Amino acid sequence: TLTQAEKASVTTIWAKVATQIEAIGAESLERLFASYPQTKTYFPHFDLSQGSVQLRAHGSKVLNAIGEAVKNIDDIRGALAKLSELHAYILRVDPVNFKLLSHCILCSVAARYPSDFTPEVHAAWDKFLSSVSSVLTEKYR
Ligand code: ZNH
Repeated sequence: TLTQAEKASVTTIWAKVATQIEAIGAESLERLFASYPQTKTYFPHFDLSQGSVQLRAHGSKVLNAIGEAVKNIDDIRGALAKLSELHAYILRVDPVNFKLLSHCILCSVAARYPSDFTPEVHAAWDKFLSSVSSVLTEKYR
């Protein structure tokens, strides 16, 4: 669980990220597919070229879900319950991929807000994204 200081760091940087949902979401996915091309196999039905409509739409969905987790930082499990079922029972995304995407989101945020991305903010954001990933992968059997 996150400390009060970590929650404050996540919430503060989120206020900036929230103004750039689509751009940061799309960039995170671009980084994911460029660095870990095996992740593209989950999106055979998407046009994954840089800046595509689908990439931006999906990036927005992913970051909006993260925004819900920020808003409900004391109940991430409750906030993402439906999404957790979707990933476990329907999408069946291998849990290893959540670490990869989290890393790419982290890089996209760091690249956009370098001076805000202090070691403390980095650590808090990393821990927060791990919590989100745990929730999204906990229903697998
Ligand atoms: Zn996921 C979908 C979120 C991870 C794959 N996703 C999705 C959505 C969301 C999300 C919000 C939408 C839903 C609806 O529509 O309802 N994810 C998310 C998050 C995360 C994730 C937050 C983390 C952090 N995913 C992931 C991964 C992968 C995925 C890692 C792989 C690689 N997803 C996916 C898919 C889908 C989704 C495939 C479906 C798409 C379509 O549209 O088709």
